[in-house]
Formats: sequence, C-alpha cells, structure tokens
Amino acid sequence: MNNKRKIQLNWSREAVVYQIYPRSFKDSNNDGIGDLQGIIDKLDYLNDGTEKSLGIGAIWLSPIYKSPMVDFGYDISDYMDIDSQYGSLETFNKLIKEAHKRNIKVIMDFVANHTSSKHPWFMDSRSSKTNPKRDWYIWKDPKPDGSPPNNWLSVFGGSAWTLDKTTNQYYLHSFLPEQPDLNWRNNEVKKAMEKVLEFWIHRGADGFRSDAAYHLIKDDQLRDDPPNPTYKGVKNSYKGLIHTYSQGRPEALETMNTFCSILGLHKDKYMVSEAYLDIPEMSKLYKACSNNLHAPFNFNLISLPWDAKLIRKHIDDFEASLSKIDWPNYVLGNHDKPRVVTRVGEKRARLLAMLLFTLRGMPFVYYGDEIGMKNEDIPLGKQKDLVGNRLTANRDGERTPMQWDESVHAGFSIVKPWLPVGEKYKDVNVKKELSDPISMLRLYRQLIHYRANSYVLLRGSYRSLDLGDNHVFAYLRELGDEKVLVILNFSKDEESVSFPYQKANVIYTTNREKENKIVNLKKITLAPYQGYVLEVKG
Ligand code: TEU
Ligand code: CA
Repeated sequence: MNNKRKIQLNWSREAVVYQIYPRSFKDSNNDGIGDLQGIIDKLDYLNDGTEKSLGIGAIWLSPIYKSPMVDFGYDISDYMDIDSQYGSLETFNKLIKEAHKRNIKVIMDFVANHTSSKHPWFMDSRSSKTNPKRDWYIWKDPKPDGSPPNNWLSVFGGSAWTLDKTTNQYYLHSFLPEQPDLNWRNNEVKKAMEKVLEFWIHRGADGFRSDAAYHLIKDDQLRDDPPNPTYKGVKNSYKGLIHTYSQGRPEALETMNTFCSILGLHKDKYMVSEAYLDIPEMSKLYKACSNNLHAPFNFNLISLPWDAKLIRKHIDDFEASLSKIDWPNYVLGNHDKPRVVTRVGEKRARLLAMLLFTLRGMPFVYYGDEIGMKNEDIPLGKQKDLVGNRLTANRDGERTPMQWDESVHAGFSIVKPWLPVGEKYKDVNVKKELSDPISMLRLYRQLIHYRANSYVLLRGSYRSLDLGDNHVFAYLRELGDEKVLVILNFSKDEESVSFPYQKANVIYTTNREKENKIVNLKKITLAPYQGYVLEVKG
C-alpha cells in the first residue's frame, strides 16, 4: 500500500538526512566491502514511500571517489570517478535514479582541503619547483636548521609539514602526510574544484557535505599558531595550540560563498559544512553565503555533557543566534566520533533520538544509530584506521558493518567483512528490531514519520519552558493553534513536573506503554530517562 505523505517536504530544511559510510553499509559482490549497488539494494529500507520504511529524505555518502584508501576515501586521487571498489559512474547514475524515484536526495562528500598524495596534481606538483602545478599545493623551504617552516600541527598529530626529498621543500598537510593540502589561494585550484561541484551536480547530486571546511585557507604569511594556555596534555598534540593561523581564516567564508553561488545556479541544492564550532563561529559560517544555501553542522550535542540545563542552554542560545533565514541542524554521531549508544547508553540514546526529531531543524542520522549499534573494540593488529596510530582515537569502532539480520556477518556480506561485525549483532539488527515494537528502530521510524506529517514539528517555532527542575528539559513547538510539547527526563530517577496546561494526548513516549492516552499536565511523572511527545489541547 502506498501511504503518500500529505506534506510536500522542502528537502533542504525538512528531510531527515542519513549518513552512509559506503564501505560498511552493504556488500553486493562478496568482497567484504560495501558498495554502491549494496546501497541501491537497501534503498527501500530507507524509504519505500510507506511508513514501514525509515522515512529518510536524503542520504549523505562519505567519499566514493577514486582513492588509495589511506583515509578510506578522504584521500582522493580522482574527483571525477568512482573507486572501483564501490562501483562505477554507471552504478552511480543508477543510484541517483533509484534514490530519486524514492524521494531520497543524494548529498556527496566534497573533500576540498586536500587531495591524495597519489593525485596526479600532487605528483606533478612535487616533481619540480618549476612544475606548473607547483603552486597548487603549499610548499616552503625548511628553516635554516632544517626544521619545518612553522609550528603548525596536523589534526592527526605531529607536524603539519613533511619534507619532500625531490626538491628539499616541505609541503603542508592538515591531516595525514598522504593528504597534502591544496593551495586555495591559487585561482586554477579554485577553478578545478568548482568543476568538481558542477560535475556531480550534472550527474544528479542534490547537495554536498563540505569536508574540513574550516581548514581550507591558511594565513598567507604562515605565522606560528599561538600555544593553548589551558592545555596540559601530551606535547605536539593538536589541542596544544590555538589554530588562529592554520584554520578558520576569514577567506574561508568567501570560498564558501563561491561554492554557494555555484549551487545557486541550479534548482534546490544545499551544502552543509563540517567544522566543530561554538555558536559565535557557527554564526559566521551561517552568514558566509549570500544566497543562504548552506549551513554549518551543529555538532554540540555530541560534545555537551549529560546535563539537561546545559543542553537546554545550548539550544536556546543557538536558536537565539539564528537569523530568520538561517536553518538549524543537529547531529548525534558520524564516522569520526564514538557512537551515541556507546557514549551515553541505550536509554539516554532513546531520549536523544526524541530530542533530535522534535527540535526545529534538520536531523542527521549516522547509519546504524537507528538500530542502536555500538562501537566495537577492534584489537590493535586488526585496526584499519591509520589515524588511530597517530595519537587520535581510532575510528574503526564506529565504522563496523551495518547489522541487517542474524545471519553470518549480519547480512552485510557472505564473506568476512573488511572490519569485524559487532559482537551483539544477533540482538541488534534491522530484521529483529522491525518486529519488536519497542526497539530503537521502531522509535526512530515512528518519530521520523510523525515529524514528516506534522507541520508544527517541521515549521513551527521553538520555545523552552521553565519548570524549576534541573533534570527535565521541556519545550513547545507551536504553529497557529497547534502545540506540541516535548518533555525529556535526563535523570536516572523519576521526576514530576507541572505545566500550565490541562490535558494532552500522548503521541509517543520512549517507553511506549502509554501511547495514545490522555495525560494531565497539572502534574506529570516521568520514569527515569523517559521522554514524551504530547499534543496539547488549548
Ligand atoms: O574530518 C575533519 C576533521 O576536522 C576531523 O578530523 C575532526 O577534527 C576530528 O574528527 C575531531 O574528532 C574530516 C573527515 O570527517 C574525516 O573522516 C577525515 O579523516 C578528515 O576530514 C580528513 O579528510
Ligand atoms: Ca563489495
């Protein structure tokens, strides 16, 4: 049966975006590595047009371009081709067609800060000081004592400079040495990368996630970053410096505006940029694009402590910082951060899901979080994320294969996957959770569909409420006469709160026993970590 939605979603504000780590979603050709055909095969799970599927409105694909895979695709050697491990341009065309058929938009990863060291541009650039591509990257002589040109550090630890013997100059890499930074002050680089955006737009991409957006432009004089006076950890750690000169330069905002003007030449495009920022810095990025086709990710729900007051304060402050045309978004997890269930536990993760889908703005879901997948501990010898060997936490744990069913390798593949399948996959998998009315998956599905059918959740205002309780966070979403009240108990204990309203219909609770009942709001008692979505009468 086809349950057509009554609301036509304005996708770049109202869709739920689902991040796919293509290597780990579904293997269609039995090599243990996820691929584009695998994604196509699972599109109905994401959205088949009925409330039996998750109801996703857009997918963001971590990089699928040709790559030596030192950073699993974040090191690109050809921006205009698909890596053969994942498929071909033909498979990509098919993916676009099949996704669009299901009303799913496709967001591509745009890795503009750096290429792979195997990209022909870099191979040319490093070959001699006079090569026409020399200035496409950032080269500099050693200091007289042979040391790197300045004190900048790689996000992944150690100096951001590597000496290249061919010409005895250092090149800059904000990430791995295998990921040399492009020189965005060079016009040919800009033009070449603009062509990349055009290339994928013409192939049907609906938007981009701009990788490491804050790193794009560096100080033109390459001045040393000042030390971070509050940092007390290991030497040469990225956090030991304040990155005044190596990132976040005002010119990065101009570049963002250029990207947006390209998006603006086409219908209905969108860009979201990756930068871990506080509210004032996010505000700058919101203002970057004159045509407002772009938003920075808001990652603060990942980093904030478990504290109802602090979370409320962040959301209130964030809301207050936005202009009328800025559109918020929220993220609970991605391929760089430990999974939400691992960070906060399952009960709290259910509460956060309720928060995510009932706030104003665009929710981002990391694949597998909807079934409550956990981080796996990958033993040292089996780790695949190189970055893990360079001071930063290993990220394999949050990238394990999607758990589809209880069959061997969790239905991801029929051969041994590139990373081990989660230990608990027989309990935590799509098939099992679909038939369990109180599973995480069913909670996600219900909240997503309720949201998609609710003008007030999609378009209404947000206002948090003073309850005189430090553990309960409650807010109203309002549109015309419609009121949705969300009450979230962050405490491990029962809490009672009261509201100046009489009765409300229970739409959802995180513990589903009271669904579709009427509650009295003069005094409502919440179980530990219980959340309510209520429709308030009058
Ligand atoms: O991440 C960029 C980035 O800034 C993160 O590394 C961030 O600083 C870190 O994860 C904080 O914990 C992007 C991609 O998301 C990441 O997977 C890549 O490794 C990186 O770029 C390099 O391309
Ligand atoms: Ca495969």
